[in-house]
Amino acid sequence: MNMIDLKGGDQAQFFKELQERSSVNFKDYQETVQNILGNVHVRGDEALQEYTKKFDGVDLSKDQMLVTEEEIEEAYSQIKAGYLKALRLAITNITSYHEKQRQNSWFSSSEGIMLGQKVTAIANVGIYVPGGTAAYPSSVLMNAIPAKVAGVKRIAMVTPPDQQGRLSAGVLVAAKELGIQEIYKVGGAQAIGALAYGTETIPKVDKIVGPGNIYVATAKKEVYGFVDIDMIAGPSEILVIADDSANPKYVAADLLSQAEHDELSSAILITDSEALGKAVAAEVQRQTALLDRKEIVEKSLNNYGKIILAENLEEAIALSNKLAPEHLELCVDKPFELLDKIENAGAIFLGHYTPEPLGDYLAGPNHVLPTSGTAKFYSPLSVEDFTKKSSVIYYSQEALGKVKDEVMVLAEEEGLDAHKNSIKVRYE
Ligand code: HSO
Ligand code: ZN
Repeated sequence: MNMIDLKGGDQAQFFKELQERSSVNFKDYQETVQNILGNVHVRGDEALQEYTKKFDGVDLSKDQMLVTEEEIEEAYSQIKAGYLKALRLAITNITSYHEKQRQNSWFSSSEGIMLGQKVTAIANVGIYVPGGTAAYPSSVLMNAIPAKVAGVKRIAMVTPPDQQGRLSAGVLVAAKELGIQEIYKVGGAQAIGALAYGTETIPKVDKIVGPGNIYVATAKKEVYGFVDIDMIAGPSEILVIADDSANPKYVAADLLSQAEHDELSSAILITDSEALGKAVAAEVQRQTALLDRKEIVEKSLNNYGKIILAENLEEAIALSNKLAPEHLELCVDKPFELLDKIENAGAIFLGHYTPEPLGDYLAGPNHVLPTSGTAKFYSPLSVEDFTKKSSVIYYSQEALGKVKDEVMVLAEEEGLDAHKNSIKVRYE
């Protein structure tokens, strides 16, 4: 990991690359994805079966698409000791955090008028879970729990099977613990098509959430408007602001935790202490060598890993606000004093004992966060994302009488006769 001085000349180029790193060209995949979606729309289950055979290498009958109780029982027998206890603690913490986000309907009335806003959960939600090594149970929790807390009636999960037609045991157990009853073995753009349009086996949903590869992301963009979607997640990012009170070993480990996600992940340290910067650089090198995913880590650190020296913590924060990181750690002596100055960040981790992975798994807040600088205008996935609102209006005869002329004047101005008439007929 190399070190740059904030006043050095090479930072502009680095920031540009950083911001653009996830601007993948969706257009390159659009045609392929549109074909798949069109085929699923017209031919339903048959198209799903064909794509599963072609892309996942397994021939599944229609009945085999839906995961059975026996498969779930088998998954429980395969998980490691301690997993269930940890999972249940995560579920408890994430649920209680999201319960605080619940929004109530409100109504206010005066003088024959009642106005309000009625909050209703989205009825049907689809959750995409990637296959292979990215089949993260934690992401099942982070997507499904806010939906459940919002009151979503039906959650359908889709995830690609392996070549034996099997799914990750950890994911199946997580889904079962949350009471998800529909789990389908289908992935890729075809799964998004099935959720958006519905097939004989997979009933249509109203909203699709969850991370996926470029085909899944492109498919989500394509069906957006017909159904709702969550934001399209870019590669993971961590920005650590540290002063000389920080432990270089901890800071390095936290940077590496996000670098291991993806070759495009970014890990940045901004510090006002050159000694700490040097110590972290050495630690990063030492710890990287010990990691299972060191190839990915090395690539992401080479491209998007940086240690930046700042004059002071104010300068560090200004830079961080400009970058709007997905995860921001404040590994400083007095983190609470800085909190107020942070304007743009998906999640903020305070102090020396709040490492980012704590938030990925178990602290309670959601780990689906805005990436690529979008924390300037987007928020973490929340209960609100699984609700929608209806406006509520009531006027008494008397209350309408008081404003009837004004409504008619406004309708006249727009040349809309029938609008005017709907008021007028009531007073003839
Ligand atoms: N840090 C990732 C989420 C995740 N980490 C899942 C581990 N599993 C995205 O912010
Ligand atoms: Zn993570």
